[in-house]
Amino acid sequence: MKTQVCIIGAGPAGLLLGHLLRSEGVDCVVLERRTPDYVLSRIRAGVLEQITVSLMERLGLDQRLKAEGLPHDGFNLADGERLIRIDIAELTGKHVVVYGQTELTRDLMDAREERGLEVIYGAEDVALHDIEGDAPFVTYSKDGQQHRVDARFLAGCDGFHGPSRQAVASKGTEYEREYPFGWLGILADVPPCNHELIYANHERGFALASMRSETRSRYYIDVPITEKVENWSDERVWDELAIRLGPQAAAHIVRGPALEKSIAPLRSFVFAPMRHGSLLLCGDSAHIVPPTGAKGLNLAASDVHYAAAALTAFFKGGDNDAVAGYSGKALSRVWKAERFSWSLTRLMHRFPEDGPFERAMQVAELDYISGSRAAQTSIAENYVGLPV
Ligand code: RFL
Ligand code: PHB
Repeated sequence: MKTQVCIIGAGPAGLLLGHLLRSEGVDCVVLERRTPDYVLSRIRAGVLEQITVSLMERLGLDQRLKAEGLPHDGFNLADGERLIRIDIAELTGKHVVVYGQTELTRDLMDAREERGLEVIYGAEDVALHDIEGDAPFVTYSKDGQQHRVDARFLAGCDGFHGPSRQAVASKGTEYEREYPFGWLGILADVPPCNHELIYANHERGFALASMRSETRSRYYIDVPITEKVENWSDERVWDELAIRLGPQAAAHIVRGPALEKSIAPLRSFVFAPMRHGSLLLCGDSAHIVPPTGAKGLNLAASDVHYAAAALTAFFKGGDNDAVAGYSGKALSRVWKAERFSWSLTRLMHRFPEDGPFERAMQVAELDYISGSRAAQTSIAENYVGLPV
């Protein structure tokens, strides 16, 4: 098979990029290792920034997002008895939208046929070849048969564990920080305990009250990275949430059976540069943020925005320099989101190595935030998403 761009991975980054390229008349094909059902079963992000919403709008695939997404004008930081509301609408004039990654992915998947986007699911043993030159190709196997895709560019949208970054691992620099805890998440068909998100720093650990809709809640608590999900019955999770979120929120928690329950490790990671020869890395394949800032999916969207613009300029405008500029533009936004996610993680979690001094620093920072419009504005503009 011959195409202009071969995209590896059909998560949100790969599907968004595929649709954006097709909308500009650029040829592409997407290779995905898993089945469509498996991709849709991954429960992940829930908060969309304006950049992500506007890409769906530009594609004309935002009908359901508009109808079912919940615009949020603010969120809350809790510390003991104190609740600090960050009024993002008032401070920035913008808002975020609560809409599940699963739903966004479903909308992109449903539009494949109508938009002529070819996605090959069940592609095994994907390998990248001749990345440094201008005639790269990808090989994969499916149903016992070997296949080859020749392209002018490859887009690595295959997440943190995919083969794209591995193929150029020796050519870039990895920046990494692992955290000593993971987030145990629970999804349940019960109304949320609060109409806005609450991030809580409690002496027993972190908790987050989030949602997918008026009738579906998503909660998280942090647990040691060594913890096993089997040790956490639904009741134990609900009990712990009620303690950590505080009595006011606890009074409104409605318990229900878990539709999904899993532990995700927390990590900060950047691989730079994000382009090597004819390969552009987008989304989790190039960087990971701890979920505290709700940035991962939104960063994937902003990478794709830059990548689509560069590839379109190359194929339609004959602009050879556009692709060379991709990594610098993407990384400038990535590093700022890394900083924000790291600092909010630091502020809202109890690290095992922390002593009284580190705790006093958290209290002082939360005190400062609660009394300073400037500090709240800084948090709000990062949370709602820095300009693209
Ligand atoms: P994905 O979603 O991992 O998709 C990569 C795709 O590549 C496929 N793949 C392969 N395909 C072919 N061959 C191979 N060898 C392959 N290896 C892998 C995979 O099957 C998959 O389909 O990466 P992408 O597209 O870059 O999207 C990134 C986002 O998924 C991620 O950043 C977010 O989910 C992070 N995240 C959040 N982001 C937000 O913006 N807001 C949030 O509120 C938020 N909450 C979260 C999160 C992530 C979480 N977890 C579990 C990591 C909450 C959690 C708990
Ligand atoms: C979620 O709803 O899954 C969610 C919301 C906010 C975050 C992380 C995850 O910061």
